[in-house]
Amino acid sequence: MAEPVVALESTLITHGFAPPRNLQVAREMEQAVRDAGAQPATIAVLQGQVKIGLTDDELAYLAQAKAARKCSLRDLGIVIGLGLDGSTTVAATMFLAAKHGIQVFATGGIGGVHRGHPFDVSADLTELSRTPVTVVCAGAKALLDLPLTFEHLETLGVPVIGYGSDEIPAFYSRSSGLKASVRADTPQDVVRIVRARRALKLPGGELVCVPVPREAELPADVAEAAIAEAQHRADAEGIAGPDATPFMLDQIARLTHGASVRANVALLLNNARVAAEIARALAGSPLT
Ligand code: PSU
Ligand code: MN
Repeated sequence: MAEPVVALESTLITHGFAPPRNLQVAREMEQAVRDAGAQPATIAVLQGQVKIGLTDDELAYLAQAKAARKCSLRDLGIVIGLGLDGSTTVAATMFLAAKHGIQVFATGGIGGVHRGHPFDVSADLTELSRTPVTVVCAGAKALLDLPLTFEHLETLGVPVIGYGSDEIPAFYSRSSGLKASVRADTPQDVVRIVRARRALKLPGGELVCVPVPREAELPADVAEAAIAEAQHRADAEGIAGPDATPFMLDQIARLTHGASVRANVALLLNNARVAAEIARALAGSPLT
């Protein structure tokens, strides 16, 4: 029986949170996976070497590595070829996880289509359309254009599974007003869909969207006001492309006096746990 493993991304360590919180969150996510009975594998590139599962020393190194490049698919060959440090986005993490036989991956929010920049589409979406990994998240990053992002996923044939929810969550808040492709209430429900897709040899993965825990949720209007102001500042300063997310997350944290960071941490730990439960069910060793 395959041991249940959950892949974890590393861009949130280098670009999602500032030190020392980043290392703390990375360690807590790994622990949440272990507590739920699976093995965590944080993925990154260190000095040109692909790492599937970082040691605690490597996690600490990456958390301080100011020069680490945020690696989407296009960047992997660059950091490996040139012997650099790189953290992996959802797209790059999925690609490397699948190559190493890991089927389940937990993150916070996937990339997508940026507001007012409909041609800035994350490679996360194309990777979801071709790599068979189940990605557990809290929806797409709320700073994106959510309707356009999910339209795009529909075109690409990626099912969006609402976990305990009929709706797709909106990252910081539990509701987006957008309907999920289907609702699943247990890991076994998710596994049935995943197995059917693998049996058909459908390309691509599944998105399992878990709403942020209620006690850590940001009211939708508070989140929206902060996002709009952060987008305004990014546009005013001409910040776009891969720099847009790190800049905006930092602005949103300031504008919400840290509440966005608390929500982000809570949803990450919750997603790590749900992913571990799905990995166990997929490996044939469910908790119940
Ligand atoms: N969501 C967050 N913080 C992040 C990211 C997502 O709350 O740092 C990262 C993920 O690694 C995601 C990436 O894959 O941003 C998307 O970046 P881009 O839009 O440049 O593809
Ligand atoms: Mn982007």
